Amino acid sequence: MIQTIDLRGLTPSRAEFLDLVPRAVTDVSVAQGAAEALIDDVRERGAAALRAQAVRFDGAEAASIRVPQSDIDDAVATLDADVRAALEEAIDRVRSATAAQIPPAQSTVLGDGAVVEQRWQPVDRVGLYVPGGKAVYPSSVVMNVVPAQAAGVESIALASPPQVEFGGRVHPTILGAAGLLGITEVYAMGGAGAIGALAYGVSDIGLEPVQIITGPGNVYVAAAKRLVRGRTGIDSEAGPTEILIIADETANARYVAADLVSQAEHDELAAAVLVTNSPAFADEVRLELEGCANSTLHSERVLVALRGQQSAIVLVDDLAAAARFSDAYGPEHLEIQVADSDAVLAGIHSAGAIFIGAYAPVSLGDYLAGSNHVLPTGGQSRFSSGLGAYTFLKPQQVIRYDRDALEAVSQNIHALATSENLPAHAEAVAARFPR
Ligand code: HSO
Ligand code: ZN
Repeated sequence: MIQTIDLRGLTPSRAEFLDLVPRAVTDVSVAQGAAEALIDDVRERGAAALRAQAVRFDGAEAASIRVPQSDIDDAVATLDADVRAALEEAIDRVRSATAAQIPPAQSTVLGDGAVVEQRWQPVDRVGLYVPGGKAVYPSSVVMNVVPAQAAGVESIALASPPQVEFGGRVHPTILGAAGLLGITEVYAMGGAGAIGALAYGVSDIGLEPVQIITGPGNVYVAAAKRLVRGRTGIDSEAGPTEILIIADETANARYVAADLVSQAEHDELAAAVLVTNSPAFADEVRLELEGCANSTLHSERVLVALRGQQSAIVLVDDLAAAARFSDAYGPEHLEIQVADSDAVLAGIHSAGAIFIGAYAPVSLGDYLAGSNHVLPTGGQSRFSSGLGAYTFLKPQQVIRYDRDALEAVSQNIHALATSENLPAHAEAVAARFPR
């Protein structure tokens, strides 16, 4: 059902750790050529290209690429009551937790009359992509929109593919979630073409280019984001989801198995990894997995994910080794279910989000914890974070020096400018202090 990797008695280096649990390989570069052609098509033909691409890839005649406000309002009005209540609770919690991510402006005094300020400016306009294929996630609308709004982004455009079963309209629950968040600019467009449209704009439908594009998507969307990067900011590239659980013999095997299965449910390529110092606990989890993986609705997908090379039960000597393994891996989601979780947490440097204890499963974070569920996959947690208000904020320095403060450093400027053979730099200062 799931492979076992026994690292007991071994002290692998970081690189060796990585070889021991190979990840599922998704190669974005194979989609690059196709994505580029689709973006070019949108740049040349605008809305006509988007319509043609909708027919070709979504099998849908887009009812209207710019979604009329009445459709958004209708979607809100017809949202299932329980789903609406849950979305509202999620929005509240994510809003509260996200507000804490906005750094205060700082002012540093470097001498009399010499001040450098640091302030945080939101980008003006962002584009959020919400996929519409086998996975329709209204929760992701919340996770993308709330941080942008919290950062103070003034203009937000949302793109999601037209759906055949809804007459070429965006999925109603996606529209409903957008409506609850006060989003008014929604486009029925998907795939690489939609990313191109957001990055370059489409004048014939009044779509203005955006400065940052966030949101997951298939390999063509990922390739397109890579192509427009530089012109447009992007979030980290979304790959298949991952859960790594560090557990000891005090953990509940049923909970651990259920959590592994919950993320395996997303994708055949999803990674589910348990790292434990207890072989007896590993056996218990294996047994529980048999039960829950076979009985769940998406059993087929789950079993493929659990049997894949990307999933494993890893046996280690102790919890310190478990933390080292996790850190080498840099999981998107890390659960710590051990007697002394703070001791393990202290050894963790890289993880997208960390869930502590028996009552903080990843499913909580996916929907209702208040944390964000757009998190770095594929080891990107080693150098990046999940989506947050900071994703949409630019730190900016403001420099204030008065005459005396400038004069106090004028000799130093002269020396450095001379050493760089840039005398006009020195003169720009000297001009202010005529002899
Ligand atoms: N676990 C996914 C997010 C998600 N789960 C959306 C359910 N819906 C990636 O973090
Ligand atoms: Zn999930």
